[in-house]
Parts: sequence; C-alpha cells; structure tokens
Amino acid sequence: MSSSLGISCNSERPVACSAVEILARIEECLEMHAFSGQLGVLVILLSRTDHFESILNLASSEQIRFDLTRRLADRLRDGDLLSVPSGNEIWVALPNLESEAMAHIATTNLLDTLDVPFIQGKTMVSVQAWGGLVLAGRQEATSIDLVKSALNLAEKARGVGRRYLATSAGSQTLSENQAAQFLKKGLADNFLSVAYQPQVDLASKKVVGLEVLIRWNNPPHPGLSPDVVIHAAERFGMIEDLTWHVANTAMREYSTLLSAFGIRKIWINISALMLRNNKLPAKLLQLTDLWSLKPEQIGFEVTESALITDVEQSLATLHALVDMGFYLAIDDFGTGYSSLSYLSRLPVHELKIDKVFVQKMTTSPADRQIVQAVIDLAHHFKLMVVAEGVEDLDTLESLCGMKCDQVQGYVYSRPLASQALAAWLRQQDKPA
Ligand code: G
Ligand code: G
Ligand code: MN
Repeated sequence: MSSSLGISCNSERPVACSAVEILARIEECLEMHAFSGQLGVLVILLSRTDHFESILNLASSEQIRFDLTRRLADRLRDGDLLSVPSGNEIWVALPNLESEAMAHIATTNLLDTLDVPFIQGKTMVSVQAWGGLVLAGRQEATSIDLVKSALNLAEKARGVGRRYLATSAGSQTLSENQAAQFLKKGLADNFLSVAYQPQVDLASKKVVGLEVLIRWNNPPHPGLSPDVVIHAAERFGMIEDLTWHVANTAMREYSTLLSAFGIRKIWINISALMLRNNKLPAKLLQLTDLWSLKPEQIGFEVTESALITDVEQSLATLHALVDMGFYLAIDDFGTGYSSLSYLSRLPVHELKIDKVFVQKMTTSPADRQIVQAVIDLAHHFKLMVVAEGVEDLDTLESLCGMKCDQVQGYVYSRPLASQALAAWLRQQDKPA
C-alpha cells in the first residue's frame, strides 16, 4: 500500500509518508483520549493523473506528480501528514485542529493549490480534484473507517459536482458559516494586523516603498498563513471587510509613523474579487483622505490572474483608481496565463517579478532569462520593475547588472510589524 511514485526523488526532505504510516498516526490520535485538538481526515481524488504518461514521457509525469505532492505538502502545518497511496488518491491527516472551521479552511486551501495548472516543458496539465473531509469524534471509528468515509464523500462530491463534501463523526454536516464566523471574530477582535516589507531602489539604495502584508495574530493559532486567511475570506464573502481592515491599518500606521522616513509609497494587495466592486475606488479615496494621505502615496498590487475574470469591470475599476492618482503594480508577474495585451490597455506603473524566478535565477539560466525578459519588457513599456524574493547578495548583484529598478526580499528585510520596521529604518539612516 505504500507509495510507489518515487515522489521524494529530488527533494531534500520526504514530502509524503506511506499509507501504513498515516493510518498508524490517525490511530494514534484516536487512541489519545485527550488529544488537544480535533482530528480531520481528508481524501483528495484526482482526475487525469493516470493519463499523464499518455501525454508526457515518464520522467515528466513523475515530475508533475512530485510537484503536485510538493504543492500540497507546502500548505501543511507541522504535525499534518500526507500520503499518496495511489496515483489518483491523496490522504491527508490533520491532527490538532482548533475548530471545525479550521478543517474547512485547510481543505479549501489544499484544493486551491491544485487549481493552478502544472507546467512541464511546453505542456500544461490541469488536474481536477474533489475532496472528502471527515472530522473524527472520540468514539468508535478506526483509522480505516475514517479514510473510507472520507473517500466515499470525495466520490460523492465528484458525482454531484461539488468541490468537497464534509461531515463530522456525528454525521452532522458542517456549515461554511462557521469558517466565516471564525474570520469575523478575528476581524472584530483585531487578530489581524499587518507587516511591511521594504522595497529598495537599486540606484540610490534607499527604501522607496513598503508592501503591506496581512498577519494573523490570534493567540491560540498564531502564524496562520496569510494565504489561508485570504482564501477563506474570499470564499466566505469576507474579503471586503478584510481589505478595509488592512488598508485602514496600513494607512494609519503610514501616516502616523512611517511616512517620517521619507518612504514614497505603501503598496496594498487587492484581491481579484474586490475589482468587481465599482464602489471600491471612491471608498479607497475616502480612506486616503481620512488619513491625510495623497493617492500617489498609495499603490495597489493585483495579480495577472485578477485581470482574466470579469475583464471589463476589473479594467474599469483599475482605470478609476489610476485616474484618481493611485499607483498600480502587477504582482507575481510571469506566473499568469493571460496575454500581455492588457499591458497596453491598462495604466500600470510597475511590474513585480514573481519570486519563483528570482529565487532560482543564479542557478537556473532559464529563470535568469525570464527575469531579464521581464525587466526588458517593463522598460520597453516605461514601467518600473521590482524583483521579489531576493534572498542573497549574489542575486542582488545580478539584478543590479540586469538593470532592475527595485528589489524586495529577505536580503534586506523580512516583513516587519510597524514598530520593528521603524527601528530597522532608523538603523538604516545611521551613517555606516
Ligand atoms: O505574506 P506572505 O507573507 O506569506 O503573503 C502570502 C500571500 O498573501 C501573498 O501572495 C500576498 O500577496 C497575499 N496577501 C498578503 N496580504 C494580503 C492582503 O491584505 N490582501 C490580499 N488580497 N492578499 C494579501
Ligand atoms: O504574492 P506576493 O508577492 O504579494 O507576496 C509576497 C510574499 O513573499 C509574502 O509571503 C512574503 O512574506 C514573501 N517574501 C518576501 N520576500 C521573500 C524572500 O526573500 N524569500 C521568500 N521565500 N519569500 C519572501
Ligand atoms: Mn504582493
């Protein structure tokens, strides 16, 4: 029953365990009467993975299976386990869930990672996935029972065309409302804060911008991944509340504390869903006024994929923002699938090169070429270009040579809370 996919082939640490191991772990959790959190068992059914060899050669299909498992493994928390007992099935054990809502958030998050197609050479492979989620009670069930129920639910989800189906051991169907409540409470109780990451101009070596990144500080579950929070907020209709909270906090802290350092702009991430709201520009302008800031001190980052859905409404919103004087950046540039024609239709000021290319550019000539191509493209359109995820001096030096305008990454600073950032900025201002 153990995995025969060779998925740990080119990784430093194994990403999946065997089916026997995961069943043993589930059993262990069930036996521990006083285990601290709830146990969730998720089965993901995949379409098409057994056809990989007919589209791709063996090495490429192995690589996609590896990438797929890696994507899922990257979203797991410590203590979670993943197993790939067959080509079309994935089992995940989620022990220590703080609440049922967390199980929904984890499931959505894991399924979301599979929505993005896999690229192998010139071939793009999309995988469809369905989930079955079971929350264990503390009675009767064995590990096999739980996996079987989860598998049944996943099959049912596939049959009825739902993304996933869930049930708790008491067979009461869980409501998505609980996840929404969880987020709502987080917003109301101020569990959401923001961190700032400096963007440094390569010519002057000065901090010219700050990217605003959400952070979840709920003491029982600190460090909940921002991706999870954002996906849950999008799915449960709370992305507007969350965005206002982030924008308001960032503008307040920028106007009261951070603008003293001569930083030109803060950059706020805007989810694609927000662009469908034609009241967004006016509301953002009001907020900017409230904190006595000018629109040119605020930029918004949108991903390429945000421009694919509801193109006309999204473009109208972005035009309205830019007409008001706000700045606009395309985030994660290079990973989208849209045509570049939007660059001539959109008043963009800046491209941000996705960190997947930047992180590998000193070791992979292909990634380096992509980075250079984006820099040249940006300059051709008279746009600023920022490299994200710059972690070391070698990469920094290469980017200087490649005429990149700005960099953002751990080489300068991780995202920091406002007070810590102010201390860091003071330090930078000191003469060497
Ligand atoms: O902050 P990293 O630290 O892990 O952020 C993870 C992802 O979450 C990034 O892709 C980032 O763009 C996104 N993100 C962070 N903060 C926000 C936010 O306030 N709104 C939106 N829509 N996305 C955000
Ligand atoms: O997708 P977006 O570009 O908005 O999100 C930026 C994300 O990149 C955040 O999660 C931030 O924490 C992360 N990040 C910023 N700098 C670095 C870096 O140098 N290395 C890595 N691995 N991640 C980084
Ligand atoms: Mn961003």
